[in-house]
Amino acid sequence: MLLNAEKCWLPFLSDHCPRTFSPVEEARVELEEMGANARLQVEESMQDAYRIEKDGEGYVIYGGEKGVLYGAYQLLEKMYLGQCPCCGETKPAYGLRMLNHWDNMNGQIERGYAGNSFFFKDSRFCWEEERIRFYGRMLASCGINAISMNNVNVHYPADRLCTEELLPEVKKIADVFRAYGVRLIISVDYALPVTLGLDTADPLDERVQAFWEKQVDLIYSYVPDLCGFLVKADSEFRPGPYMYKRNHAEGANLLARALKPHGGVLIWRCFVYNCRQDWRDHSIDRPKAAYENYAHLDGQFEDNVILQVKNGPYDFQVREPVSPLLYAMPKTCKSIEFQLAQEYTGQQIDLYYMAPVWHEVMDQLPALPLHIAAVTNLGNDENWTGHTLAQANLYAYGRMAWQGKGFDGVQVLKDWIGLTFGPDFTERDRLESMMLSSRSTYEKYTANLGLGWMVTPHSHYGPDAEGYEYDFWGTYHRANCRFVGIDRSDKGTGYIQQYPEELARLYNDPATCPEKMLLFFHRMPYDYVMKDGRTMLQRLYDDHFEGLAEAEKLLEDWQAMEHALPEKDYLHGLARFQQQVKNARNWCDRMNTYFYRFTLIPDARGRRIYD
Ligand code: GCW
Repeated sequence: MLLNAEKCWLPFLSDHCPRTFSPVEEARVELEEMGANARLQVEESMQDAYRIEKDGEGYVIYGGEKGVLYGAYQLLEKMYLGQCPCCGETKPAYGLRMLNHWDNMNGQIERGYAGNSFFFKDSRFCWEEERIRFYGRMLASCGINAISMNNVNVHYPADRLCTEELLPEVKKIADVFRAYGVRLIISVDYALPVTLGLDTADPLDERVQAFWEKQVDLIYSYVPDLCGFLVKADSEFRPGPYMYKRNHAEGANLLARALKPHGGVLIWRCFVYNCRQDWRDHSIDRPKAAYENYAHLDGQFEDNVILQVKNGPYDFQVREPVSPLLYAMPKTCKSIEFQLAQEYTGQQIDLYYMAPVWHEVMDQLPALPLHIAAVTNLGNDENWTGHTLAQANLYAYGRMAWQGKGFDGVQVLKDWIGLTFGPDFTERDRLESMMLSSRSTYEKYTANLGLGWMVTPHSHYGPDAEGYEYDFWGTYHRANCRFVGIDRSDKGTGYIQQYPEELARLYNDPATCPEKMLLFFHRMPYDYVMKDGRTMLQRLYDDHFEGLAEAEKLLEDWQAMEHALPEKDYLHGLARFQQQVKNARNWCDRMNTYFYRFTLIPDARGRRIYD
C-alpha cells in the first residue's frame, strides 16, 4: 500500500526511465512493466481524444499527439485499479482545462495553503526540473492542458515575464511542460505599457496597440505555443480600461488582437466589483456586479477572448448560486472558474472534497461554457497540497474538466483513493464516506443557508460574524434582532432578475427558493418556518451543533484508520483532523452565541449556547 506523497496518484510511475525518454515512451515502459503490451497509434485529427482497443497482441491506443498520452495514462490507471481499460472514443468536455497558480515571484502564494511556490523564490525563477516534470505528469494524467504560473495580481517583477528580462526563463519551463501537453498562460499587468515607458495604457491609443503587438511578437519568438494571457483588470485595485473610460470589450480586444496572429487567447476575468462600498449604502449589491459589467457587451469581444467567470456571483463561498453571467452572453466564449485553493473552505486543514459543488453547478447550467479553469491548491509541500486528502480535489478537477456533465464525483473519488492508497486499501469505504460528506459538514458549521463571509477578515479562516459587516467589500448579511440575510428578490436589490425567467421565479419566492440558499436570496425573520417545521433560527443552531458532531466523527474515523496508514501520513492527517474539531467547536459556539444574543431564544433542544 502506498502513500508516497511525492508520487501522489501516480503509483505506477517509477523514476528509472532515462530523461531522454518522452512521456509517451516512458508510459509505454511502465505499461510493459505492468504486463501490458501497448501500441500507440497517432491520428492527428483526434487531437486530445483517445480510444483504447484490445487485439490479439495487446492494447492499441489511438489518439492525437496528446490524446495517446492521455490514453496511455488512462490505461495505466485502469490496469492498476483492475478496471476494464477499453473504451470508445473519449474526448474532453472543455477545450482549455486550465489551472491558475496565484504564485508571487517572492515565493509566496496568494491564498496558498501548501507551502511556497515551486516556480519562484526571491523574485526569480527557482524550480527543480524533476518536480516540474512530475507535475507535468500529474497534469497530463488527469487531462489538464494549460497553466498560468504567476498570480493574477501581478506584482513586480512578474510583470517582466513577458519581457526580454524573464522570457528566456519562461521558455525553459515551457519546454518542460510542452512534453506533457501543457501550455503556458502568462498573467499580465494591464498597465505594462506605462511601466515600460509610455504615458498611457489606453486601449484605443495606437501607441499602446503597437506596444502590445511588439511585445506579443517577442513573447511568441520565445514560446511559440503560448496559450495566451490571463488578465485581472479594474478589480481589487488592479489597473484596467476603466482608468481610461473604456469598457471591458475595448480593453480585452486590445490584447486579443495582438495575440490573434499567433493563435493565442486572451482570458479576461470577470471578477470586477466595487471594493470600496459604503456599508450604509443599500443600493449597491455586490453579486450583481459581474453581470452589470459584462452582460451588455455580448457580441463585442474578439473571437479569441474568453471571459472567465467565477462559479458564483460573490467569491468562492461555501455555497453560492451559479453566477447569472454564466447563463448570459450567448455570443461570447466563456470559461468557468473554480477555486481548488481552500480559501473559504478550510484552508487545506479542514477536510473539503469539492465534487458536490461542481455537480450542483453542472446540473444547473443548461449548457457548459467552452473552457474551464481552477485556482490551484498546490505548493512546495512534500505532499503538494498541505492536507494529503486535498490532492483529490486536483485529480477530480482534471477528471471533471474531461468528463463535463458525465462526471461522476463518487467514482472519481474511488479511483483516487485506489490510486493513492493502493487497490487493496482496507479502509477505502470509510475514507470515501468521510470525503463525500465533508462539504456538507463544513457548510453546517461555517456557512448555513447561504450565509457566507462570516469569517476573519483577510485571512478568511475562522469565525467572525461581523468581520466584514461594516467594511467596504460589499459582503453584508445585515443581521439584527429579527432578520438576517439580504433581499435580492424583485422587491429587494433585484439581483434575482439577472437569471433566466424560470430560475428567477424559483428564487424569488422564499417558499420555492432552495433552502440551502435561503439567506443568500432573502432577508428572513428568525421564526420563519422551514419546510421540515423547524424555525430558521433553530435550523441555524442545529446545523452548527451537527457540524461540530460530524467534525468529531471525522476525527474518530481517521483514528480508526490508523492501522491501515503509514505512521507519518496518519500523524499528518491526525493533526489536521484535531485542528478541524477545534475549529468546528469555535464556529459552533461563536455563531450560535451571535444569534442567541440577538434573539434571546434558547435552543429548543436545551443544548448549551453561551451567552
Ligand atoms: O477571493 C479573492 C481573494 C484574492 C484574489 C481574488 C481574485 C488573487 O481573496 O486573494 O486575488 O479573489 O480572485 O482575484
